[in-house]
Amino acid sequence: MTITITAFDHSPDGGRGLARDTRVRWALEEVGAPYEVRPVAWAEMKAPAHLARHPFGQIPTFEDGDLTLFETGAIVLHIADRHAGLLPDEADARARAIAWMFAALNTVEPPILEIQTALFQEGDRPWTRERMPLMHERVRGRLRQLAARLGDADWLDGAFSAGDLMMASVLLRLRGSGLLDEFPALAAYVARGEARPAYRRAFEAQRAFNTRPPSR
Ligand code: GTB
Repeated sequence: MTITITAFDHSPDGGRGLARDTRVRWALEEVGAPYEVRPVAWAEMKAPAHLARHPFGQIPTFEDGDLTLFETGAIVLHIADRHAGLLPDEADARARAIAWMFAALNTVEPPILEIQTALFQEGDRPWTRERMPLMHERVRGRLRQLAARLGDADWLDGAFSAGDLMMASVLLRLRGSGLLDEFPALAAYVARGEARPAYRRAFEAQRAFNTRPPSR
């Protein structure tokens, strides 16, 4: 049974890899699991067929036989659990890698999302400009703490894991803001993630997908 994920029919970012199917593609490439991609048009996202896969009408989703999953944290954890290569075998190291996945999604991503929501959904509101320095400072606070923990290591806890995959995916969303460049060790950490052959394959696959001609 081939794994099927869903992705935007054409991502609004035009293939810059910012939509969350990229992190799922990356995990699948890391473990060498073949997959297919089912495009979901905007008009289909909140329709019953897609809501049956994803209660909030979002992408990505993951289907493997009878199992359907939503939420990238759950999807990447499932992939890492079922295949070798993304989680250490030793129980404590495995638990720590999973903790880094949660840290990426629950502690680092929310203040980054706050900036993006403000820019893309509230950009015309008078308070957005005023709040921006505050929101940037919140992200800086997290990046400072993360950089302190990373130190001069290549990855967050020993070998590359699903924790690094998720953290690098979250930090990638800062590209263009200038914030990541204020922390050269984190910028280098993200660059190490992007240099992984599995990430390159995932990025190229989503780029090709999002730049294909629209279907009639
Ligand atoms: N917590 C969920 C997860 O991790 O799976 C969040 C899923 C999510 O936000 N999905 C977005 C979505 O489906 C796409 S990734 N949005 C449509 C909706 O909510 O109706 C977020 C995203 C979208 C577009 C860009 N971009 O073009 O730059 C970047 C990121």
